[in-house]
Amino acid sequence: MKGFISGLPKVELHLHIEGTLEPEMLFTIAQKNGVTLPFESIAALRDAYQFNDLQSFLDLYYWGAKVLRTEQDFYDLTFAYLERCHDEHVMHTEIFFDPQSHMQNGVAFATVLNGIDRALQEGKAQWGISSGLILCFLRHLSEASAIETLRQALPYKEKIIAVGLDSSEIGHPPEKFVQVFAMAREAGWPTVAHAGEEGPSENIWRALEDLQVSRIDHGVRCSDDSALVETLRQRYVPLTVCPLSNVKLQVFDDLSQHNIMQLVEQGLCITINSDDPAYLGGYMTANMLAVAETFDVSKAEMARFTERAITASFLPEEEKDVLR
Ligand code: ES4
Ligand code: ZN
Repeated sequence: MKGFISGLPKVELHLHIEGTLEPEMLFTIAQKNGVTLPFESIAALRDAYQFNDLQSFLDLYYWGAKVLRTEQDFYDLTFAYLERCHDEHVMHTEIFFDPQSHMQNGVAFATVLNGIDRALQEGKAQWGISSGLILCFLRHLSEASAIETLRQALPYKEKIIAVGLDSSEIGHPPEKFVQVFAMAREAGWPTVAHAGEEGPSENIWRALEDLQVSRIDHGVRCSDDSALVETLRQRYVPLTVCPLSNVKLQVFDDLSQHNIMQLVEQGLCITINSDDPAYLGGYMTANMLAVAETFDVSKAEMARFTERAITASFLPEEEKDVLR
């Protein structure tokens, strides 16, 4: 199975680029930029990667993102992730970025976008990896801040494939962002939202109905509501599930308790993704292998995760056919 999963072509639809910042690069960039760190060593930083919920992770993740300052930093971060994609046979990846975090740190929107985009072009040229960028609003900030971010993104319309919503789910439900999501759809962007990760299944309904999203990120709490599961099945709404992330953030006690294969059996469009691989347990291969081994999934069934991810991607139909 290990050899099969390693070689299996993969598609990733839920990956935060800031969540690919490995401790080694974090330290190197911090030193270069003169950012002082509250950790003495790479080992001490790694030791801090023990989380009991989403917020305890986000606190460290936003702190880590503070070392990123220059266009080259964003290029290097993204290029290192794409090298990993190449090693792991990821053919296509749709990447979240959080411009508001960086703008709060005094980094311009253009610096972030141009650095990431240049690496994506290089990944396409060197390895043929296709990609798309998804601008995420931070849900712990105001809708006014999201609207201002959307305004700044408009000149880069062609470099962004969709708009999403991430950060602290509890206390910041989807309906807080109805207006900005309407504006994003008006501008021609499809939308996605993190919902039902550690927040209630009602957030999945609100993302579908109030934000009119095309995909749900995580969505695992849908199992609490059988009518919702039936709706997700009928509409074949993709869920971008992140198994190792869910265990690290204690959404499930351990992988054997995860509902991913139950949701597959119920006929939902379930994909496997890595979320924040530098912090939360591993990249695509590690996530797929953990699922295969924990649930004794056949090779044919594992290949269907890639097939569903192709279908669920924002690629044009003719490019999906090339991947199939
Ligand atoms: C995130 Cl795992 C997760 N959930 C919500 N927001 C996020 N941002 C980065 N990782
Ligand atoms: Zn996520």
